[in-house]
Amino acid sequence: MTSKIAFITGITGQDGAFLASFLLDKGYEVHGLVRWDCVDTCTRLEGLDIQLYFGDMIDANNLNFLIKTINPDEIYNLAALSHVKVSFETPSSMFDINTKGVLNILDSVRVLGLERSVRIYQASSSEMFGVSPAPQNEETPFAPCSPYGVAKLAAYWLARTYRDSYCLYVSNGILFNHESSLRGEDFVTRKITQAVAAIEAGQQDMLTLGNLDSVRDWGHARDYVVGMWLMLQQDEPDDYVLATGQAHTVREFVERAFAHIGIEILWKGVGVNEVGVNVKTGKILINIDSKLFRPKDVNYLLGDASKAKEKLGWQPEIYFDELISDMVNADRRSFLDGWESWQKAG
Ligand code: NAP
Ligand code: F7E
Repeated sequence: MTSKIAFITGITGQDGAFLASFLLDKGYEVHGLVRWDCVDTCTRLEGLDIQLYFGDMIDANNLNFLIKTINPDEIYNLAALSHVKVSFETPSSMFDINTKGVLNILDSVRVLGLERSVRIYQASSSEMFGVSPAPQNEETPFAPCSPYGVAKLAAYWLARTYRDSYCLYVSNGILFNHESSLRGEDFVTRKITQAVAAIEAGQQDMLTLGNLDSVRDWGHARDYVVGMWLMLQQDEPDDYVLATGQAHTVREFVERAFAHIGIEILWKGVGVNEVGVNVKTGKILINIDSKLFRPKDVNYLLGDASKAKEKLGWQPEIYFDELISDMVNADRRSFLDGWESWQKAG
């Protein structure tokens, strides 16, 4: 057990919630930054022995005050506007949060003279690789093609610049997509697993998607927060890719998720006219809406996490099929719970 203090920004998000539990189990004193209106996402932290503070990544004074007050051993900077498509719609505020917010943290640590005592994890992203050919690792040239990717890349370079210029201990985790039952409902995996559960429960007719042929390397968030922690336990700061090394299309994710509830999907048509049909009943379950496509998508992400395996001893335990079962089952359970409490109330 440790007596270390951790400060997590983005603690109400998917990774923040997993990381907080993981660090508490290790004996950490955990502090977290939350926005004042975090009503829904804050409920997932109920029952955890953590201290929460109101703040915002764009409020440098507030971050400076919190870092000074908490005096953490480790800062996990997970806060971000993390939805790539939304970053095309609100690029300016996204840049304030995802890039300037990171600078606010790095510079607070520097100005407070904590370079020697604080270790920082920066949540970088495989989206920074953009159109660079797969498989991608720490040596792959970055070629982002979304405002989100560009903002994360600027933050990545700020972290490296502060490391090289001021000897700050800051490590970039270049994480490929990782999911769970806590994944936001607007990300494609959770949108699919929720729809599968809702369709099974008779509460939804159809699932509407965008680019089905996009390829992602999907892992489980539970595994990835372990990698974040391992990065900060090394003698020297460095940058690491975390990924499963397996690539699947969105289309395959849909097929496996429906197969989990015994439905086989047959695809018919092309482009925006394509539909996914229930083989047994002939009913259309999936259709395409052009509004869900991005101005430019990253088409093929596949990570090579050899460095993390060799230097951190990290490798994932959960792969594609188990990830999908875990997510579909969790969404089925919440429909069942909802149905049972509705029956009790009635
Ligand atoms: P997430 O579920 O979207 O969580 C984002 C968190 O950031 C939430 O707690 C959110 O708070 C907080 N936040 C947003 N804007 C903020 C602001 N202005 N001030 C303070 N907090 C703010 O994201 P995630 O999936 O856990 O990802 C964690 C980090 O890893 C993010 O930086 C993401 O970009 C990065 N990343 C994620 C993946 C992935 O596949 N999950 C892959 C690579 C990198 P509210 O609850 O108030 O909205
Ligand atoms: O999209 C396609 C979409 O939004 C995955 C974030 O955590 O990982 C995540 O970003 C793919 C894309 O994740 C829908 O076009 C099709 O090709 O689930 P997503 P993402 O964009 O890969 C990276 C590593 C991060 O860092 C980000 O923070 O699925 N797709 N139809 C769709 N995507 C969504 N969201 N919704 C659809 O209906």
